[in-house]
Amino acid sequence: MVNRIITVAVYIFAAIGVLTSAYLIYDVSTEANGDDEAKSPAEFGIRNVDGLLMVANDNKFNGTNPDIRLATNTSKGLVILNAESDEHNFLIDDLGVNSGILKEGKYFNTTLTATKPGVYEYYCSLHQDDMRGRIVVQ
Ligand SMILES: [Cu+2]
Repeated sequence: MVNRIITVAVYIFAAIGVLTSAYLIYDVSTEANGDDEAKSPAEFGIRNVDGLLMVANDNKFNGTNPDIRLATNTSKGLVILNAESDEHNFLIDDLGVNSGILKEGKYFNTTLTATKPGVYEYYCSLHQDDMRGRIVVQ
């Protein structure tokens, strides 16, 4: 009986091991396809940004769609770069910002100014589920 339990336990551990290694192999192979190998902004000719640089890549802005922080009535420069082959745009409806369609390597230069504190939204209208974030004005 004890032997039987040990045998079953060994099989379970073996199965977990096989599944784990299969997962790892899958993970490595998807990485190796290189879809998310981002070019650096410098490769698109962007070296100095007076303000904030947001890079559209892998259907995200700067990887995590970070909050953009602004102080009321204080301007902040913003450059949106599309670093991948998918087209993107960048909109902030409340601040009247619209980059238009950006093809790979194209960038959009603007200055953000908000006169009222609050939380506004930025997004790409082509990938609204994945590419959206907040502008926090204090
Ligand atoms: Cu997009």
